[in-house]
Amino acid sequence: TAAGIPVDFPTLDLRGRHPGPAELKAAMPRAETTFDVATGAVEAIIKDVRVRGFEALGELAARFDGVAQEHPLVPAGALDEALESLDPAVRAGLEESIARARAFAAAQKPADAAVEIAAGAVVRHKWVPVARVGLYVPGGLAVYPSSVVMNVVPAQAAGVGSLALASPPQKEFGGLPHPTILAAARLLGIDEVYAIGGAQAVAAFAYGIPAGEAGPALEPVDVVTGPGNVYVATAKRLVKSVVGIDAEAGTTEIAILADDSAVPAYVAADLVSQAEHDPHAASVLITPSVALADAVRAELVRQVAATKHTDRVRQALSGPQSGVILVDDLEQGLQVCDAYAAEHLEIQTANAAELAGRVRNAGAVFVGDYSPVSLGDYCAGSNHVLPTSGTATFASGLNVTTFLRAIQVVDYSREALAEVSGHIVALSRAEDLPAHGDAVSVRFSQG
Ligand code: HSO
Ligand code: ZN
Repeated sequence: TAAGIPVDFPTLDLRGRHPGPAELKAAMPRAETTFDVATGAVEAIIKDVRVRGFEALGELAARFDGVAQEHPLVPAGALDEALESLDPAVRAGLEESIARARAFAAAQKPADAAVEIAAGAVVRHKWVPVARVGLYVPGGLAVYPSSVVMNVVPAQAAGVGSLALASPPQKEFGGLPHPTILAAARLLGIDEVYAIGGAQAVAAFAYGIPAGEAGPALEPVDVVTGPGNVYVATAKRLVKSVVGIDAEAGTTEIAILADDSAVPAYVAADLVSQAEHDPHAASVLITPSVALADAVRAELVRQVAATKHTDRVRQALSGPQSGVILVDDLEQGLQVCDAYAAEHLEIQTANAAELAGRVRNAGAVFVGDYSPVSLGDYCAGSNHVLPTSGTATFASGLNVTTFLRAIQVVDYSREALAEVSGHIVALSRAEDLPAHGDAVSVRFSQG
């Protein structure tokens, strides 16, 4: 049967070519970015939720989710029940995932800084968590309790005092979100969970809903995080002048830099693992070894036939966003890695740690044969919410600082101000803002 499943894993041959950084970036296999079609519909939903609150949410739940709903707050008893009926093996996995993510997040908290610029002139850099965060968790096909862990843990480690979660109401679960999501929330100590879907959840978080006949208020949040479809992404973009948002998560991608020392079965398995997410997912192998590329291709044919989501995986591997990039050597391989700026970059080479240390652009780097992306997806301690589509050139994965702001505190004595007063007056005159200088002079010209 294995031979019956062709996998068209295209090749980009860069050997003997020496493209500059811009040309290299343009040559990278990437899906065309889908242009936005949802804005009009999402604008209407946001406006409706702002104006009519819970009444609008009830109508949207009926229209999109097919459930009758008066107030979206999930009763505490339902969270307890979901945790009690959670498969013990899944519970144990989530607990380990939470413990490891917490250990890593705790270490990410940046230290405050206080600098005495001159005698009596102190400037501080003080990190302060946002007060309240709203997390959206998609429903439908992709029920990812692991993503609940990844979004909640860094917010809690940052010291965010108030956390709310929203996920679509599911008809088959009596109008509540998927029980695994409820159980994960309960495990993480979140008791404020709403059955609200997509764009309307983002709107409710951003603007809040006052208390009314239907029930208690939904207080507005400061930051909205969490993945979602094009409607959720559009809603986040539309509310981002009001609240902070995490980066827009695109389709997942894995790049693997490998040489002759790599095990073809491992490389292929990792390419298949992320292709399993979505027919548009990207799986890219970067190697100077034609022998390895051929061996991985043969493994792909075998593994794609045997895997559960064969069609999805074959589509992802055959798309223009996936394939092999042949390079002259590992040096050019590293240049390609930086040009591609993968969400996940695995290094399966003889000197993996050394090469990993030289990577400049990647959401996360996975070093050696025993650090597959699946480990990072669930149980490494690292976060799996990472920058996609080349945005790793400027963006970071979700971490504690996503939920912190730095306040700069200025504390000068009279003498310290006097020392720079002449400079302030001169600069304020140069900018034709003399009142700025006067605000300093006035402190020294009296009695
Ligand atoms: N690889 C996905 C995250 C995920 N994998 C969730 C399994 N569940 C994006 O990093
Ligand atoms: Zn994954």
